[in-house]
Amino acid sequence: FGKGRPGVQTQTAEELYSKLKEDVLTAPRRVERRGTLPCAFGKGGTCCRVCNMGPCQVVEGVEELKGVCGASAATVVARNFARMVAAGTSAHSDHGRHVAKLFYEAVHGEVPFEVRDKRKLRVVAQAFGVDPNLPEGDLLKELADAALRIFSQQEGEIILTHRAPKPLLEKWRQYGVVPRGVDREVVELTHRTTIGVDQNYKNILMGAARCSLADGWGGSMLATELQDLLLGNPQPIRAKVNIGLGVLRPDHVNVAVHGHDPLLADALAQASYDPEIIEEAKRVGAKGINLSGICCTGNEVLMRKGIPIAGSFIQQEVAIATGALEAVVVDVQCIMQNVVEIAKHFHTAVITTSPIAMMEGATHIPFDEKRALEVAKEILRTAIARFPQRDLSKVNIPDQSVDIVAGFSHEAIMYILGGRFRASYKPLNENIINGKILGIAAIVGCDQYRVNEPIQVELAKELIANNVLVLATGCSATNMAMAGLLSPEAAKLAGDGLREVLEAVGCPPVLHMGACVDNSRILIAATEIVHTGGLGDDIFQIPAVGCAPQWMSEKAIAIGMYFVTTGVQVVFGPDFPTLGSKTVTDFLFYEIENYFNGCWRVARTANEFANIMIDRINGGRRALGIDK
Ligand code: NFS
Repeated sequence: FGKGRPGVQTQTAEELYSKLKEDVLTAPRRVERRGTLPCAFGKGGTCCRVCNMGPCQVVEGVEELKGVCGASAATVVARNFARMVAAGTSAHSDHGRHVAKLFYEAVHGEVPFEVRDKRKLRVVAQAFGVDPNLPEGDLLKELADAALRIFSQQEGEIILTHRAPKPLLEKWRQYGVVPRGVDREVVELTHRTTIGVDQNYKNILMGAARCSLADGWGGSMLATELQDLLLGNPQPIRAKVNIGLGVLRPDHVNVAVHGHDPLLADALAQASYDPEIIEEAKRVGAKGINLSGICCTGNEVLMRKGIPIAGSFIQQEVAIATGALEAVVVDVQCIMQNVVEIAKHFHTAVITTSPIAMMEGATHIPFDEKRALEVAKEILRTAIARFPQRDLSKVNIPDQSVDIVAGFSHEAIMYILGGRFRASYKPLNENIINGKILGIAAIVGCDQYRVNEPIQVELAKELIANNVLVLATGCSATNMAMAGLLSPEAAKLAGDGLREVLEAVGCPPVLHMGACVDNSRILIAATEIVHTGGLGDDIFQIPAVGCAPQWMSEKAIAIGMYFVTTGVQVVFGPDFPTLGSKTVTDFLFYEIENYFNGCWRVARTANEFANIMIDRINGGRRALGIDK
């Protein structure tokens, strides 16, 4: 067990890691054994490796230490940052494209499906520029075409950006950052950051802003909306989290779904109830199949089906170290290569399913939506075959799991706060205006092995004690769930005003809104709050703020950038990838506010985060004249 923090339930993780022999290199041990800190040039964004004359390690303000081509630190840092935005956008959007293609196949009868929520169907159709009054068959086909166009469109504006409040859209138009098409923005940003193209750091960063909008108001939003139509719109649902009994079951074949794609996991859930499969599990001595989730695939099936979550990004190794997992089924994104290494010490099968995400040492069972249930059964059979190999002397399922309520889609929040018959954000707006709720904070993003404090959890506690309602997505939501903050009982930790509001509706103080692509739900909720009235006519005026205190993925940078471009202040930590250039950092932290009214900040401790965020919320209240 190394110095890297293995999880919120440190006791649990420490115990599980201790079962692994010293020579098994886990991520925390790798952090420890590397011994050194990450390279300062790489960390601050000043290592340029876009051509073969380098890599050039540049230093701002030192002429001799520009790149061989003369690239300044500002250019190099802006380029590296922009490339993170492009990569993050491509990850969310390629996921979205997968969903859009499935939606197309579904409406053309190639895959069985039915849209259950007709009201949402009409709302989504309208958002995609499709006449909501068309007969359902035509509407679905036009919607499927419009969805695919978001990727291939070369000119014009991604239609989902038109959902934003008018003044915001006008601002985007004024500065030329309305995205044209997802593929075009990602390709263009990758092009302009190659050797010898864009050398104006501001221009590069405005390109990054445009690309990020293709993520938040494009690919990510599309993924969320179409998944809701295909798989159901999340509603509040009780569930369990943690690597513990209740999530993992000693007498079942345990299968963890890990990655980001909910389509396969949904099929696995269906297959796990299949009498034939249950029978096969019984034949090897198990009582049935038990699914649990890791990372955002976990969040997706938690939100819609109440399937428990075993862990966030940093618990993927320890989940296997329980010795009780027959299979980890992975799709795409955030799957550590080390998972296969850890699995070698147990009977656990690592099963890859995507043609673009294979792993050496894993079993590959390609997922095909057209044979979804069949493939799902094949995967479960592979897991069942492992059950007799489970070594009971290695099994160690800790005793705790935590009860939570998840499933807060933006529609669900409207119903809960406004009542089923007048679903609206009006009561929320009123409670912000009257000061019972000071403001709203989104705590999103990853967790990682180089952060030694549970910043997210401490921060959430401090915010809710100050009457700030917290929204959460991704691994951040999982960590706060493990700390007990997603149960209605946690309302007792809230300040008097917030507590009164929460207890009246039986709501937890931290609302789990889904996976990372579902940060788009926050954009839609913010837009609704603006349209509801009383808190200004643009998103930047809402007393709201965002943060990703333990971020690690490029995807988090894309998300941060689209929130900033949407007018929100976001605080990242414990470090930031542009700190090697004061020029670029000053632009992203201060000057960008003159364009979009949002900006970046960096913080290191929960207390620093809380101070910056509460200050921002109070500033917003003052500007609206609702501070007392
Ligand atoms: Ni988001 Fe979700 Fe987790 Fe980070 Fe990875 S799983 S998409 S990137 S680590 S929050």
